[in-house]
Amino acid sequence: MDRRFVLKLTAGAAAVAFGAGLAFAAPPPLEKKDSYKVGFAQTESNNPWRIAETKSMQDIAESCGWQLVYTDAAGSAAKQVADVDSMIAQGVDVIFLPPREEQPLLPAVMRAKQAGIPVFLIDRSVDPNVAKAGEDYVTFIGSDFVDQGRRAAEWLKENFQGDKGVIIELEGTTGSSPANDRKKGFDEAIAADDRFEIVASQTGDFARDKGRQVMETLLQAHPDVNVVYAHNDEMAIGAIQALEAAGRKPGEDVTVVSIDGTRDALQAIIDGKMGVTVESSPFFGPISCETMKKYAEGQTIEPWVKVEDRIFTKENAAEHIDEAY
Ligand code: GYE
Repeated sequence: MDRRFVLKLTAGAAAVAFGAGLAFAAPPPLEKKDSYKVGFAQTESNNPWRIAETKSMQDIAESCGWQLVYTDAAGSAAKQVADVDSMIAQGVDVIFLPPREEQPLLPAVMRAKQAGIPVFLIDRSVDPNVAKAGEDYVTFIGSDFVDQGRRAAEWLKENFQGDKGVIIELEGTTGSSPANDRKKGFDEAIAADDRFEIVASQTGDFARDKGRQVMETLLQAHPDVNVVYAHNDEMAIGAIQALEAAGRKPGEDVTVVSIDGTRDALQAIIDGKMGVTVESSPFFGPISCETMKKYAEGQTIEPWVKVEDRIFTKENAAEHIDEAY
């Protein structure tokens, strides 16, 4: 059957569904064509992970036929909502969105759907109890954050040398899906082992400087800390700086475990200051292009296109540092 006819039919069926007061179950379809106006609403650009992600999207743009409409919310969920609204007003064909936080971006996702624009969530997700993949947006392309937290905990359990692990946890951006899920995965795995206790858990907003400041304060309250779990490498590096400034020896008297796999983290592992970083790949360009093309061809897209992550330790950090960002 002619593709355009199918699209018209789908739109017609939707109109009937709306008329009858039924919910519009599927996300808007995407026409197959050579060139697309593609919105990419980045959350912020204050760390190497974000910069690598943006570059990956820009690098794929030409070969995937994207005319990229790029915005940077500069760390504000409200700005990110406004950025998505402006993409809707400009009539982009598709929106790729890493929602900074799980709740505030929900209305913007719904408005894009109402405007007939398919949304692909990349790297972070929205509240799964409110918006559904395969209905309100096409899919979530990204890592299993609960598993990343669990793997960081498992590494710690296997490699920690002392009798009693006193843990400070530095959380990511409050209300973001990686912060929520990395906490859940780690905390649950740690609760099952009575050698360990999490004595403090506070947000460092996924930022190096904030991680350093929070660590400075928490160190004064908990001088007996000997483990730091940071939800990302930037905060782990900040924590290492705070520990060193206080005369501690990360890697010797404090075990640092983290997530991402940035160049600085791999260097810290090589230097013996960090124990492990569980990978969280920022290279979303190729997989975003591939998933969008499949969707335009009418193929079924899974609600979660899972990104598989590796683990970096002193065994393999040197081998991978050249490909790091
Ligand atoms: O770990 C962090 C970034 O959303 C998976 O956000 C991403 C996280 C990543 O700021 O470095």
